[in-house]
Amino acid sequence: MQKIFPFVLFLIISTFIQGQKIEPLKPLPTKSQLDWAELEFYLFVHFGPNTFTNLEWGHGTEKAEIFNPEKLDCRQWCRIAKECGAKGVIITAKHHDGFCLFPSKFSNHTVAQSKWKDGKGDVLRDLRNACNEYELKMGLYLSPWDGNHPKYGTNEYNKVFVDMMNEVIENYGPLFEFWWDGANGEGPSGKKQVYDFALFERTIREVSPSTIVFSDIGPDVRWVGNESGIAGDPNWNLLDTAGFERGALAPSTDTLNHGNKYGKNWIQGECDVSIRPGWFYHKEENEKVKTSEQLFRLYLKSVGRGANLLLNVPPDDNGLFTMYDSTSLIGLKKLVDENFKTSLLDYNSTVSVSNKADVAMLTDKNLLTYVSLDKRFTQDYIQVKFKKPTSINCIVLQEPIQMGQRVSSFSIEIENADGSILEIKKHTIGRKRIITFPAKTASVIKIKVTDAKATPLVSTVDVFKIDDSLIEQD
Ligand code: FUL
Repeated sequence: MQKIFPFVLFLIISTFIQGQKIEPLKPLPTKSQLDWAELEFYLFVHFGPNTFTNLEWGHGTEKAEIFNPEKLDCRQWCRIAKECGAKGVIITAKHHDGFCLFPSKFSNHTVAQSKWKDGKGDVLRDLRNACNEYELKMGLYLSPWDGNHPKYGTNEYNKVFVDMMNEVIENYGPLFEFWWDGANGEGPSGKKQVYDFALFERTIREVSPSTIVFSDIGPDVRWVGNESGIAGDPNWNLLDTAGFERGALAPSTDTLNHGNKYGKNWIQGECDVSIRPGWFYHKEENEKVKTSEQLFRLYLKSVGRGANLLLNVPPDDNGLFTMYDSTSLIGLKKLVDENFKTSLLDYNSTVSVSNKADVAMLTDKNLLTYVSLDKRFTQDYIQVKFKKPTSINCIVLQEPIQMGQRVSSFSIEIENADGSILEIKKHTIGRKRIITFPAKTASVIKIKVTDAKATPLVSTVDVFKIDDSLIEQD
């Protein structure tokens, strides 16, 4: 409460400073969801027995002793994560095979039974220390599906899962995100478990209330319906979950991809994607690591559509990120920095909103400040006037999502001095909208909200010329 109070006060004051009382439009993100959205990009680490057996889904019958990453160095992972601009790391504390990367009291299939460091090692401890050193957030994937645990398939297993959740939160927290995978004994002869998700949710809310919980339908963050790193266009941060369940009974992948415009819950999308074809390390995929350019395009289709990007980088069987992966990651950072370094608004233009003079809020890079546009949509528009014709191919817009996601559709008109106009029509803005198009010389840009669920609010307008070769036609 103490932490939330100044934030709420700020919202109230900033609303009044702008001269009118604008009500937030529910559903709204919580403070933790807002903080989470600010992270934008972080790494996923799939690591475990599969790294040594060359499998994607282990059976649970693999011998624990095969896990022996002799050169394991979580500091190397975190150094690279930091250098590529990622804000955190989420690791598979336990994947579907049930092997725990930490010495769990509730399993006999863990690092303690492995050869690695004579059973004295603890990957989560090493990662916790490295995340602290490099100031990265840490999150965990703890698979509910467990191919090894003797209790799996019985009601008692739900208690085992809760015990493990408590154990990892207590020993390795604070955790910024907790991942519940929907898989459940997949395959024709797979043992199924009736998961007590209500109990899991109560537990995590009680022991770690600010941890963001991911599953295909939330409660806090949802799967975007594909594993290729692409959020829907449009992407609503809202989702209806009533009547749905995790896993096979979740909403369609299309709904997860786009969200529901009138959804009753604020559940933002997260784009999980691997830098390689598989989630785990396979030597034969070393040459198939996505290039920096491919990663940049995924950044545009995830972060640039208001979702977060969770990019998987699997360590090899030595326990290290390979140079193939790290080279692409560092290249991604370079591309993001270089392409978004120079705002074309800085010295080159004036930004106005119809008759309102003070529109500094649009360029102050503060998401808490914003301008409001006319409710009838036709009157007001945001205008960028360049001092001299300027070649552009990228416009960034942001809505102040603490006030709800309000804009339903908008258009951008890019006018050239020769009279030609490029018109782009899109649905919804959301937290961040990076719109790219073939380069056009612009004298004036007009951004009009053409429909909204409540008084439209815009907090950021920015314009760039990014490398043409990075632009992809939708
Ligand atoms: C899926 C899993 O089955 C994959 O192995 C991987 O962990 C991916 C992130 O989630 O549901």
